[in-house]
Amino acid sequence: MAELKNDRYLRALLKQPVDQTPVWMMRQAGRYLPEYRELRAKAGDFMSLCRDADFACEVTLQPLRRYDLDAAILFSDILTIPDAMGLGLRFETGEGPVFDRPITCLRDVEKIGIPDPEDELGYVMNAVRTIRKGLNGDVPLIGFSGSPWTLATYMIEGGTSKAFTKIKKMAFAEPKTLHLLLDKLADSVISYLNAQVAAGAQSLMIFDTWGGILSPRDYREFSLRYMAKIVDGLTRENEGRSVPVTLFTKNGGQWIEEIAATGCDAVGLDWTIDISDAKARVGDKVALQGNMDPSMLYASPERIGQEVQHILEQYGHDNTGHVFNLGHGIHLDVPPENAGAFIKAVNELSRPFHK
Ligand code: 1CP
Repeated sequence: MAELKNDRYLRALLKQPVDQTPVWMMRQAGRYLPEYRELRAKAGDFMSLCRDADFACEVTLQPLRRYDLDAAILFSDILTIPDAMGLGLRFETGEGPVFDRPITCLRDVEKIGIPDPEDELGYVMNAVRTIRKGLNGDVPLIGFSGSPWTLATYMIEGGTSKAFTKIKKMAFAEPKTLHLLLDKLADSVISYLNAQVAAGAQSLMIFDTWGGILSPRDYREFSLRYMAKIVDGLTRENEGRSVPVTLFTKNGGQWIEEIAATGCDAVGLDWTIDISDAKARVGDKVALQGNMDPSMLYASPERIGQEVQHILEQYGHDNTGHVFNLGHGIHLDVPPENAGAFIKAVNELSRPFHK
């Protein structure tokens, strides 16, 4: 078993006792950090950062040099899979991701193959291997992917969307076409995440950013079902250790029992649910990750500390099962010192909860 100096994050996900509540931040590497902006300018653009293993490693490590974080997350993006499927990904400044060849019909879906993770996506696996070396066993590395539903929204809408009319039109007018796409995406995600584990990822997270725009019935049919298929297909042990899996549906608070029933190890929460309610509902079945509103990082260090204390109290004096995080990604105009105040507050204020 490779040595791991700090395994608090893995232990909490597996509901083993910890000395303090582990913490990391969604999107902890990125544009709120000046050192990230500098390296991105040097690389030219975002995908060039992702495609170069040394750049990706450096950017992954940047937040860990500033803060006492309990996990690193692979620097990459959920849209690497649709890009590898040939949709032509571009990142337009100020506009977010754009696909040159979005999916419009059954023929488009039929043409899509399952990308080979060591070929078209080999650059991601190289990044994972390089980051593992760079981390030197300090903290575990999280690998990740988007959920099939969330990936499909970008592939069908052609980029970011507000109303999601194109994918909903396909869901309700041509459900078979969408199911074929979601099934291919689920198979692609399974092979992609298992390759990340083989390359060195020690935990996995699935981001279902847009599952929460669906009705409960449609969420089960178009999102949850495919995440459950993925959970069933994942490698759950490597290097003599469990590889915990976290599922995060933004705005998915009403479905946490069903998410927990997929067999995942942890459920990610956004800030629209009280973590005490979530805990009462899922019991011992899964660990919970979350759930401070990322906009709280605009507040003073005192106010941030109060909010951290409040969430810790809500989770209660339980020795394990909570990974502190933001309820969604950190905003790009947050002062880095405020992120520091947040991490410090979790590290200091959580210790009395683990005596
Ligand atoms: O301009 C830049 O420098 C690029 C900004 C950026 C970054 C830093 C993008 C484009 N992606 C990323 C990295 C990233 N994306 C990570 C790794 C870094 C980390 O967490 O520290 C991760 C886990 C993601 C995941 C991701 N990408 C999600 C799921 C999580 C979430 O935030 O909801 C989604 C939806 C994306 C799509 C995407 N990629 C980039 C942007 C700006 C977006 C969002 C577009 C939208 O709003 O729809």
